[in-house]
Amino acid sequence: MTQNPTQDDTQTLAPQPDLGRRKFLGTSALVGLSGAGLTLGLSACNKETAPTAAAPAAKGEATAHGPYEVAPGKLDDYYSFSSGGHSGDVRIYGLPSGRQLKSIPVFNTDNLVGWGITNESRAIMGTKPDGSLKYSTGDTHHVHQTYTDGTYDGKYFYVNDKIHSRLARIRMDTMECDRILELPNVQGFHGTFTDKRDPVDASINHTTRVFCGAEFSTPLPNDGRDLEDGGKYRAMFTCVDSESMEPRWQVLIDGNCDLVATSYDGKLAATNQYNVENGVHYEDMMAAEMDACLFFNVARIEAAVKAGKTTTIGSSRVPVVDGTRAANKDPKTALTCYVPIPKNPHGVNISPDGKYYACSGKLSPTASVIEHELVLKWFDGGLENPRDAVVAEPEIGLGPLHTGFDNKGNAYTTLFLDSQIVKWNVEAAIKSYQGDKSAKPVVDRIDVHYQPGHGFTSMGETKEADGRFFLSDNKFSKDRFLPVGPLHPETAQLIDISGDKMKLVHDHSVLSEPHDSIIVRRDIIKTRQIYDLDEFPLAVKDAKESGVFRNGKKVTVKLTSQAPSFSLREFKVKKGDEVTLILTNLDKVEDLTHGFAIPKHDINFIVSPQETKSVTFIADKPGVYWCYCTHFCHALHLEMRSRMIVEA
Ligand code: K7E
Ligand code: CUA
Ligand code: CA
Repeated sequence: MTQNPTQDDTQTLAPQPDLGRRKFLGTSALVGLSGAGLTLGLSACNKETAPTAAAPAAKGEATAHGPYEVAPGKLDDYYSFSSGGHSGDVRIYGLPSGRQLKSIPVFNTDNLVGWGITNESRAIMGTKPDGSLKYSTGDTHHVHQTYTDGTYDGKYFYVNDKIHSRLARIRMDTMECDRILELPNVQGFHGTFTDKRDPVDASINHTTRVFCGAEFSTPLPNDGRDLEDGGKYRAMFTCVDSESMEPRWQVLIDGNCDLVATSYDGKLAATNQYNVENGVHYEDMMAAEMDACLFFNVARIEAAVKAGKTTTIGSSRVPVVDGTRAANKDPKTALTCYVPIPKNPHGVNISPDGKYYACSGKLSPTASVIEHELVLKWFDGGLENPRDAVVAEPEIGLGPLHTGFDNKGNAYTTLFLDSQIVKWNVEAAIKSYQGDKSAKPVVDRIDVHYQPGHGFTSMGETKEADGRFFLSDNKFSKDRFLPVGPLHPETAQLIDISGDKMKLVHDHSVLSEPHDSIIVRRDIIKTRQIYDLDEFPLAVKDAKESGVFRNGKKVTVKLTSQAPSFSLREFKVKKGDEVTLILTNLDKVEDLTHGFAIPKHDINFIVSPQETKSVTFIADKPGVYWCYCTHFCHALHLEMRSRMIVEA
């Protein structure tokens, strides 16, 4: 079932684009015109490359759909775990088909499984003293998995919530969120990345930390002080323990954080900074020619924390170290290193060989290549200027954002304004930077539709990068799909990168509004087929344990499901009772899920085989309520009911 197309049996390749537009909107034009530049980019794309209806590819595009088709009954080679953006969930797709397999509710409430409705999910999401959810909104951007030996181990992945600065963990055996942590004293928690090994203890060759970059600066603590004085606002970088999900430490920095990357040796974490100006308005954030890529020396920070060189902020007990420029002038003791990078960079990604970070210019048409060993050398006092860690800065196109890597030394960067993916060779870029005129960094370009945000390669964020696929998550779909009203779906476009030339394989629609994904080989993922009764403290292990148990006004209803019936055909409670209903699904057959809806009480959730869930509600309306199975389970699914009788 593997798709290994050996030849391009289709079209000719895209001609090199007109470089005039790129030159015209070069760095200097963007300094004053970046807002207009964005608009120009969009409208230009509309005019130049929009295909007509039912034309799968505009002329000049290389497409090759057939060889990649996943035939009926066949399985995909890869999973893609994708953030859902401001829907607050995480989605799982199969690749190369683009079939959507699942939405995992995380920061959102979800009627399908009862996320935000059951007591168990509400405890994970967090509640106010009155029992209502603390937050019901979230904005997921970046999904990153746990590593062992530099590659995915299939244990957990983590995802951020930018709105409320929370980090969630999803266990990959059940693909369910099991922990959510709200970070103290930060706003706009955006980039996140798992570490890949311990910087000091060589025996720890797996993930133990999750790094979190705060994009927005606020007064610290944000309790009403310094409201108007933007110069006093500060951002922090947070390290969370991947097992306990407790914050370990925070670093006070100059400027802001954005995306996050981690080194393969565990020594460094990095974040790109677009607001070294500490501006509170966007024009202020574009004032400087150079922003930075900020590196954190993990071992030194943890030594400083251990030595008590810390403060705390407000009511938080999390130790905070000082990573500002002023406090870190001596490289030999510095906790942080600010490497200057042109013009509001976006995205920082490390190459699979662990040698280089690519940090894209966004408002500069360049990608900066930073050498890992040279940053370490600066921390050792052996490099005069942090900027000397930059070993290449190829001009690659307009609006470069995110970079994925193959296994042959090539980088693939999304160009938001150009609506292209550009393939460039890292070693050629380094040679060119050293003055070798014969070195040509850019090796290929392909149009995408339209305005790509993130792009990522198969296994590309591991040392097992395989160079098969690049997925472009585009921010605008325009005319690519049947019109469905003013709100469009987004486009994800799969590109075969195994040959010299990139080939567009297919489009699939994605519901708004994914940002980042990881593409994971399917053999890494080991999921469970059913749950284990013993994992649920409240489990009703035998239908005979069912019943109504009263303690004053508090009533516990225990019941079980086995297709096509619930263990209680009816149960009686009294008006005003606080009812906790516990349901265990005793069915053991894979895929045999039942649902439980209670009319007029706003309850709906599912229990999969051997799973237990509970809900608590006030039975405040006398009457008869047919609780029914919402999840199709049996020929007698419609008959599968229980009667809740609420006595006046
Ligand atoms: Cu570029 Cu949140 Cu990763 Cu969006 S961020 S694309
Ligand atoms: Cu049980 Cu439908
Ligand atoms: Ca800036």
